[in-house]
Amino acid sequence: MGIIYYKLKKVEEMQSDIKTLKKKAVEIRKDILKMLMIAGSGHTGGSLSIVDILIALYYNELKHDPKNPGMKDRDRFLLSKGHACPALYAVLADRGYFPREELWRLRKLVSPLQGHAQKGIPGVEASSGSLGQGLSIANGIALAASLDHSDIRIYCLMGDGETNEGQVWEAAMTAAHYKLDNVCAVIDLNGLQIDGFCCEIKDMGSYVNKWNDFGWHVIETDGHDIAKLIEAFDKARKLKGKPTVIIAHTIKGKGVSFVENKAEWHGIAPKKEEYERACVELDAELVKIG
Ligand SMILES: Cc1ncc(C[n+]2csc(CCOP(=O)(O)OP(=O)(O)O)c2C)c(N)n1
Repeated sequence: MGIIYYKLKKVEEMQSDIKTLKKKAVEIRKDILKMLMIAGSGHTGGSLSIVDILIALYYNELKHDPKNPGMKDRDRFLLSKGHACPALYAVLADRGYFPREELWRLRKLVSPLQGHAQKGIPGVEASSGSLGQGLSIANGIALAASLDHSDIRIYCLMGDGETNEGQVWEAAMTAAHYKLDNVCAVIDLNGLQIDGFCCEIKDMGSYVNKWNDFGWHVIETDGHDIAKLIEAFDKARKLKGKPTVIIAHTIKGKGVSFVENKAEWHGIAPKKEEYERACVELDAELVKIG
């Protein structure tokens, strides 16, 4: 199988593809809920909020080859908010990095798919779960790529709560200092973290101003609009001289009414009855997309 790399179409030319991708996002949400329901534990809200971002990356933006996960010139994706790995695993399985059946063994003792992202699983570039480390790893890969005269790009997805970590801002300064324009950070700005609203736990003020002040190009977009996300990644790829951050406005628990915007759904899994109720809503969404 060839390299999965078909970004260069304009969004207007992609309308039918966008519809397919929207449906894909709903199916991925159903897979995430099923994985978590079977596991009986895990992070529901923060997994559901990043699905559309992952779809824009793995189905359009990234240069990658699921049949050759170690391909030398692949773009790199780092899920810094490693607790949201169910979303990453569901997407990797759908792209063919490993069999989909593996998803149903999430968090089982015998499974490689544990509760946080782990290097060694095909498609996972670095272990994460201890928040705040992904951007530093991205910087290291980016600096090495420059030395190698490689044009790969490095993407790092962080949570808004995660950016309370001091290491994030050390890495932000480093990326700006070295003008790492091959680095693209994405903030999943869902407004919630482990046990409440980010602005009540540690208010970060304006994310746009903070990243601007730290010397980054800043793009703000709707983190659930796949077409806009594709445009944002396209724009980020063309911006030079500084690293770029995409501030993606999202809803924690997106797609399931009784999970959306509820801090208590940070680290719990749906029970069977809740899973079934969620599927009814998601199936209705599939009908709506058409
Ligand atoms: C260094 C570190 N401190 C604390 C935690 C515990 N923790 C896990 S998830 C989380 C909240 C993260 O919030 P956010 O990044 O906004 O994730 P989301 O709400 O999108 O799931 C915290 C504090 C951790 N995993 N690592």
